[in-house]
Amino acid sequence: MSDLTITRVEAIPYAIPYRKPLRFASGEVRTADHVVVRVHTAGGLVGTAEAPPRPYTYGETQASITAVVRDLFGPAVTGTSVLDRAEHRARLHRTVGNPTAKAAVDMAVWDVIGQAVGQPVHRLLGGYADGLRVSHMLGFDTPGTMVAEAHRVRDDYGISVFKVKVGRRPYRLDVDVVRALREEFGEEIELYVDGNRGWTASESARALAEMADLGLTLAEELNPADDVLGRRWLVQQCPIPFVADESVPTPAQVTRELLAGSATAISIKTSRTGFSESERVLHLAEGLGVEVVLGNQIDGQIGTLCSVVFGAAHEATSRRAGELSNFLDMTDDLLAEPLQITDGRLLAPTVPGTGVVLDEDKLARYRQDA
Ligand code: MUC
Ligand code: MG
Repeated sequence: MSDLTITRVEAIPYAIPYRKPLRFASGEVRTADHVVVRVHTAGGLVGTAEAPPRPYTYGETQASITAVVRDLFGPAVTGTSVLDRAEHRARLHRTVGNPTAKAAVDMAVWDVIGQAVGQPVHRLLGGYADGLRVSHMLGFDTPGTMVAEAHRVRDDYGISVFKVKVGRRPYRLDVDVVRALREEFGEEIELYVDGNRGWTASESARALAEMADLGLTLAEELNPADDVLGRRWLVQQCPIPFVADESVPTPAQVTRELLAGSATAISIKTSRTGFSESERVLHLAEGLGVEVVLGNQIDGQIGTLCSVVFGAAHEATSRRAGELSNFLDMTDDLLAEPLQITDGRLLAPTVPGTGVVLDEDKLARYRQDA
C-alpha cells in the first residue's frame, strides 16, 4: 500500500454564484463561497472535500475556515497516517467550534482511505443502499413562484419530496405556501417545514395548528432551541417529529436536546459532522430511538456527494429522502463529472474513495486565492 502519511493539507477558497438567491429565516445564500480541502499523502494519494461557511449557523466564514485549516488543522494532522482518525479527532477537538472545517478534513481523510484500499467510502461505511431519494428545499418566495419551482423540479428530476422554508416572515404567508403546494399536487408529494428558528414558540404552535390538515411529515427548528421552555412546550404538542438541526452540531448537543424534550428527530449533516462524527450522531439517535433525516448545508456538488456517500451507507438515513439538490441552483460547479438526479434519486458513487474528482480548470477559474 502507498505511504499514507499526510504531508500537507490545502484550503482553497472559491466562489461560484447561484442562479437565484436561496432565502430562509436565518439568512440567504447568493454565492457558493466554499473552501475546498485537500489532504495530500506521501504516497501521492489526495483526498478532497469541502466546507461551506454558514456564519448565521456556526459562526464560520470563508476566511475563517481557510485560516483554521491552514494554521491549525492542517499542521495538527500533518505527519500522521490517514488511518489515525482517533488521533485526528483528539487533536482537532482541542480547538472549539469550526464544525464544517473539521468535517471537511475528516471527509478528505476518508477519501484517501477509500482510494488506498480500492473501495468506495460508501461501502466502507456500511453500503446499505445504492442511493437515496432526494428532497428539494424551497426557499422563501411567493406561493405561486414556489409552486412553479416544485413543478419544475418534479418534471426535470422526478423529485416529489419538498422541504418548505418557513419562519420570520408573517406566518400566514408560509401557511399559504404549504396549502398552495398541497392543493396543487395533492398526495403526490411529501411536504415538511423548516423554520430556521424564525418563529416564536406560540407562532409555531399557531402555524402548526393551521397546517394540521396538510399532511406535513416533519417540523424542523421552528423556534430557537435557546428559548428552552418555549421549545419544550412546543415539542410536547407537536404531532409530528420535531427535527433539531442547527441546535445539534455535536453529539453532546444531540444528547442534551433529546433528553431535554426539545426535539424528537435529528438532522444529520456531513458538512458539519463529516463521516466520523456523523456516525456518532447516528448511533446516538439509534440508541435513543429517534428518527434521523439527512440534511443539507446548502452544499455544492462536492458536499452533496459526501452526503449521499454517508446517507446511502446506513439504513436509518436511507428511510427518508435526503436533502441533496441545493447544487441545482448553482451556475457551475467543480466536479469533473456533474451529479445527476434521475427519477428523484441520487446514486452513491461506486469508485474507490468518495468519488470526488475535481475539474482542475474550473477550480483554477473560481478559486479566490490566486
Ligand atoms: C437547513 O436545513 O437549515 C439553511 C441554513 C443552513 O445553515 O442550512 C440550511 C438548510
Ligand atoms: Mg434546517
